[in-house]
This record gives sequence, structure tokens and C-alpha cells, in this order.
Amino acid sequence: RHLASDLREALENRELDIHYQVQTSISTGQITGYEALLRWRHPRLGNISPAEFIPLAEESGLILKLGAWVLTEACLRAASWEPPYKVAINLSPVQFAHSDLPKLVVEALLASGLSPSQLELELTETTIFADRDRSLHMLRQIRALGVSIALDDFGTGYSSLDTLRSFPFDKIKLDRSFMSEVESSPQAKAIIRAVLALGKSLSIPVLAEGIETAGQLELLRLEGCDEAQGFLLGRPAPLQQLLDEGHIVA
Ligand code: G
Ligand code: G
Ligand code: MN
Ligand code: NA
Repeated sequence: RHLASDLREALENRELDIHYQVQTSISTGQITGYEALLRWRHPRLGNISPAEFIPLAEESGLILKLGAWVLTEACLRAASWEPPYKVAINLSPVQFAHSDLPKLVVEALLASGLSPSQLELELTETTIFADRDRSLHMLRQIRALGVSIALDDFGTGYSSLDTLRSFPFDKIKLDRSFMSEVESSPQAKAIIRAVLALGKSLSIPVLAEGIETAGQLELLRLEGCDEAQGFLLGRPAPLQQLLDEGHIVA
């Protein structure tokens, strides 16, 4: 297989698409935003998961081009949403390591007319870990634009507590692995409680990922979690489908 070289052509061949997954306030049930999730429809192999092709794009450096496309495209789409929900975009470590990132973000905002307050960038602890001084400088530059930053997959990386102490985050996204065990494992539930308490005391809202059942959502509500995302609330879907079903007006 020559996936890596196929990927190089995928963008031009319009095989890449962005799906959007809803994020909801647990207390009000209202939509707060949508996470942009890249999809690849390979002409012969069918749908390929980003978990498979993002690493290839990172190795080849193609991720810079793909990432710039996702950023521009998602900002452009979100700029016409009514009401103006947030759009959350995943950043790869390679994109974050590139000093052009703030410029790229500014360009995407200007080209789309999207308000900076409508844009959230998601990054993981692994992304920040490589060079912490540089990462802090980069995060400050991006936040100075009025763009918010979410810490993705929280709880799976290392040095979690130090990361929270040292970096300015606007949201913590609690990794979905805790959710699958929350109803059966007292340990998972205890960790969720601890993270929610941490978020409260640091005044950082927490979003629980991977909510699949009403029981999980109810438990998170009782524990005071702020936002939820997961198949129960909505699967990632093409924008056109969300428009057709009336979830988004544009
Ligand atoms: O959507 P799905 O659960 O299949 O995504 C798998 C992984 O790919 C997740 O970790 C997600 O963050 C990542 N991913 C999805 N879209 C993008 C993207 O546009 N850029 C980057 N860097 N990662 C993405
Ligand atoms: O790493 P990141 O959180 O960006 O990854 C998001 C991925 O999680 C997407 O690929 C999306 O398809 C997947 N996802 C979203 N909601 C759920 C869910 O409720 N259950 C499971 N198993 N995966 C989910
Ligand atoms: Mn994410
Ligand atoms: Na995540």
C-alpha cells in the first residue's frame, strides 16, 4: 500500500472532508460548539480513520498542508453558522511546533470573517511536552488573538497536574476512556470526580468526551461537569447532514 503517497493527492482530489460533532452544555442542554474531525474517503480503500492517516501525514510533513486546509475550511464554514457556535479544531504536534501557527490562525480568521471567540484549538499534553517554554509562548500568542485553547484527551498523557498549573487553558476535555468505565469502575469515577474538582478550583470548565449512554450523562450532570460530547448527543457528521437535519442553520 502506498497510503502516504495517496494522501498527498487526497486533498486535490477532494477526498478529504470535515465532519462535525456537537458539544453540549450539560446543565442547559444547549449546543455550545462543534468539533471538526477530518475524514478521508479513499477511492479504493473506503473510509480511513485519521488515527491511521494523521501519523502518516506527520511523518511526511504533509500535516502542515492538511492542517492549514482544515483550519481555513472549518473557519470558513463556521463563520456563517446561526447562532455562532464555536468550532473546535485539533492541532497536531507538528503544526504546533511550527512558528508560523499564529500567522496561519490570523489568516484563517481574516479570510473567513470568523470571530476569534468562536475558534477553539485542541491540543494534547504530548503536543506541549516537547518544549515547554516554547509551548507557553505559543499558547500566549494564540490566546492574545482571542482564540481559546482546549486540553484534549486529558488524563491519558503524563505530568497532567504540572501542565494545568503552568499553561493557560480555557477548557479541559476529559478523555473518553474514563467514560466507558464510569458506571462499572469506582476508580474511573473517582478520577472523574477529582478532575472536575480540579477544574472547579482552577476555574477551567471540563468537557466529558465519549458520552454514549444516558446513564453516563446523568452521572456527569450530578458530578457538576460542564459540557459533554459523544455519540449519545451526536455522531460526527458531514456539515451538509447537520444543515439538512436543521441542527445548524447557515
Ligand atoms: O474522528 P476520530 O475519532 O476518528 O479521530 C481520531 C483521531 O484523529 C483523534 O485523536 C482526533 O483528534 C484526530 N483528528 C481528527 N481530525 C483531526 C485534524 O483535523 N487534525 C489533527 N491533527 N487530528 C485530527
Ligand atoms: O482525540 P479526539 O478527542 O480529538 O478524538 C475524537 C474522536 O473520538 C473522533 O474520532 C470521534 O469519532 C470519537 N468519538 C466521539 N464521540 C465518541 C463516543 O461517544 N464514543 C467513541 N467510542 N468515540 C467517540
Ligand atoms: Mn479532539
Ligand atoms: Na479528545
